[in-house]
Amino acid sequence: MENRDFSRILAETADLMEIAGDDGFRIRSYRNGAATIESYPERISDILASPERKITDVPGIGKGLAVVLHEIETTGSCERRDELLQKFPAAALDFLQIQGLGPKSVALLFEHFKVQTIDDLEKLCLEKKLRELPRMGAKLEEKVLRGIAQFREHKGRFLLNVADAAAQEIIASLEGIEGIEAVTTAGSLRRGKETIGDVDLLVTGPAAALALDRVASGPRVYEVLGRGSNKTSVKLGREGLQVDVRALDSSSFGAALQYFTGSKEHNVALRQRAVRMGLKLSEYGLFKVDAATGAETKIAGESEEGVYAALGLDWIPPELRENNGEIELAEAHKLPKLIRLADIRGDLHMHTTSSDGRGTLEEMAEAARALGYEYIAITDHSKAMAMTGGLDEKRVTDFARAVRRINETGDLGIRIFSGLECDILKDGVMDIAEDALAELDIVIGSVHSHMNLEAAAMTDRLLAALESPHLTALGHPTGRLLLHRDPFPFDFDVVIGDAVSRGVWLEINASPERLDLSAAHVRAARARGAKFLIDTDAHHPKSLANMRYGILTARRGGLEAHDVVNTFSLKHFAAALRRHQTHQ
Ligand code: DGT
Ligand code: CA
Ligand code: CA
Ligand code: ZN
Repeated sequence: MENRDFSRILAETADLMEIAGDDGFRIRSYRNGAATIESYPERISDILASPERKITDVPGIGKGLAVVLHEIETTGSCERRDELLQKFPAAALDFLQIQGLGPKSVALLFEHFKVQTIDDLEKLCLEKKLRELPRMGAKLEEKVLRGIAQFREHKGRFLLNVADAAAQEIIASLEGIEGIEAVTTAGSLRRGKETIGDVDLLVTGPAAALALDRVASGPRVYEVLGRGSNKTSVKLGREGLQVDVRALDSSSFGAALQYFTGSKEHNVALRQRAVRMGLKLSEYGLFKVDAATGAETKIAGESEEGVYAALGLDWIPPELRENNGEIELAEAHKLPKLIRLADIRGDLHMHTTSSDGRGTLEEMAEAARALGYEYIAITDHSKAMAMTGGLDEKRVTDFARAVRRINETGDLGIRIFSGLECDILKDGVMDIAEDALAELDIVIGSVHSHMNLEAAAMTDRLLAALESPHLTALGHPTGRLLLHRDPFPFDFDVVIGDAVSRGVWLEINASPERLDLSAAHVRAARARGAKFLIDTDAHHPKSLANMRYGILTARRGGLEAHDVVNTFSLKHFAAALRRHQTHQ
């Protein structure tokens, strides 16, 4: 059992307890336990197994949860969870994923209509029967139908970091085996897509078949779906992330890597190009076809570069392979020089123990220094986020002064910018008075509440926020939570146009739950002249490492280093901030 398994099972149990109407205090203790364990630096399994350790020494784990954790360790579940899974339909947890349905409504549906499946629920909505229940009406029926469509779209997909972690674990388990020359990711994971259907891995070398055995008997394998002579497919854990591993001959490794990286659309376009050139492209190589005899001669396939070159193209970075015009650019030698992780010199959005972060300012600074950064901005929440302990005007002012003193001493070995993630209130007013915002180096304005406004009202709200003279950037501009909540509706072009004209930057929030802006939005905003910051919104020192997911999204959006302000040197960046401030 890994920490994430404990965490997920506790969270699921809490969900089921909500449907059952259990005691709120108990539910909260499960949720808090889940959150603690998810980011706990040690393995919970190890602590449970150690005779010298007490699990109740982990903050937030009381006697009750300690019993539950022991149950989970031995049975993979716990008593309350099993009871509730008996009582409710098998798909109970799915129902909570439907936007518009809370646990109380779900309980009512189970009780009143005896629904078992999401299909049953869909039928109820289509037959306009949901409205028979108190406080449910035609509007909710429509909302639930939209929620069901989204649910089906999301089901079976995984966040990028989840898939990435699984892939890295397998890759690490194969490295060092004699006779394995290369293990590499392919598919949507290599393209850095924001969510992943399944993980594709490629192995080459004389011992590649052995690698397939290793994968099939891996510690997290829940089920072996298939085992052929050159491919094995497994399901990991109960979440069921599928991993396809293919063993390949090194003479065609490049062609196979190209083929299995996709996307399908990119591959189709590439194959058509090959045909026009009298060639044939497959996962085995690029072949010249003799028009008279039909005989095939291999002209490329060992390396990906070789395949692209033989097709008259520059090598195309995987993140761009979506058939969005990248082939034309590669032909004209005009591909962008995409931003790289190494270009990043600072992280500009992070939380500390002053609001809901779990590291102190010093700990965050230390972690950032370890990543080689020259500067960071500390951006805790503002007071509207009361449950996070958000800052009011006085604390904002005090914080800005404290940061000035810290920078004077230079003790932290990294430049700190004083910042704030300031809530944009329902009417577009900033949560903190302008004279307090004026004390700060950086103000990121974010929407965290009233996300269900109509598009026109949301557009007005964002435009009103952009009028704040101290706003530096829009944080997670569309509010989406991947696999969970769609972007809130607003007029993207109008808002971005206004941000660009005011010199307000746009965030690419690198948190793998968000990746907001999306690659498509980045592309559209760049075309309008926007400048971006890529930041992690870290609530823990470890989460600063999420920067790479933001970089993947930026690369998919076609960004170069100069489009992103936190690639600037400290001097250049500080000057950009000053320019921004004197514009006001
Ligand atoms: P996913 O797994 O849904 O996140 O997306 P992908 O792109 O990883 O898709 P997957 O795993 O079905 O296939 C991996 C790659 O293999 C895909 O990107 C391109 C290639 N591929 C798979 N099936 C086909 C096909 O029918 N035609 C072509 N041209 N390529 C394919
Ligand atoms: Ca895949
Ligand atoms: Ca696959
Ligand atoms: Zn936020």
